[in-house]
Amino acid sequence: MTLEIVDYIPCGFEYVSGSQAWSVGSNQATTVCAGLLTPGQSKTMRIDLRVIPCATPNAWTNYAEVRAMEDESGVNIGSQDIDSTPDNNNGNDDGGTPDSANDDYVDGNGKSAGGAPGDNGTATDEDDHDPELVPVFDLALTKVLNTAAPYTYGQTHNFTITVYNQGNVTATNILLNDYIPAGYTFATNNGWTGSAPTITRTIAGPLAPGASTTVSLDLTFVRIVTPTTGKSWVNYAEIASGTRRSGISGI
Ligand SMILES: [Ca+2]
Ligand SMILES: [Ca+2]
Ligand SMILES: [Ca+2]
Ligand SMILES: [Ca+2]
Repeated sequence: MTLEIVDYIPCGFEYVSGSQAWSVGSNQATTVCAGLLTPGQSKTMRIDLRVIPCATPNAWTNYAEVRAMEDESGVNIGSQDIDSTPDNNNGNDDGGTPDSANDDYVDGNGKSAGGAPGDNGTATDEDDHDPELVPVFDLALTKVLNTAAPYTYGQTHNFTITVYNQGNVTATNILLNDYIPAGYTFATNNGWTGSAPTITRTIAGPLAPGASTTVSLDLTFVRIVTPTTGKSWVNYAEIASGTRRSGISGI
């Protein structure tokens, strides 16, 4: 009797280990559930995955599925499962939406009519396949000077700051700091407040996963008597804090 399980490893994870041997191929790991699985019984297997960067949507949604099943005589009985079809195809299973009603649901009938992969239904959910979404909160920032050279003292320089949501969690209340060097002066503009050397601006959001947003900042370019190489007119911005939509703070 062989019962095989497949874990579909998305690009946001890499395989580490497990509670038993996993055979790791490209984007899939398979394992054999040892021994008999008798009526009414359940068994637990563990797979350890490490979170890694990936820009692809659903990078951190991890699915597992029953890949194959045999009876005690070694006969393939996958087609006899009355409400699901074991295989190693992650795209053909009704239901399977993370954090929906059919996540962790095992009483659906994936062979009944009306369901579709990725829907929220429980009645038509395929019960040998289930997702788990690992929330990753990841913001990034870039800053560019828009004003073209040559520069003259007293001139207004305009910067664009872009904040990217590279995770899979919606971000709100993103607090930006801008660190004003000696070679610039600041007067309140474009939602920026405070005074040198650190001014702040809040992006209310929500900033959805995969989305980016820009803010503008004007500073006045001024002369300083004794410039410091690499510092006097180098202007940094940084994300100070952000909030997941659930209200949890983090970056
Ligand atoms: Ca089933
Ligand atoms: Ca499948
Ligand atoms: Ca399911
Ligand atoms: Ca789940």
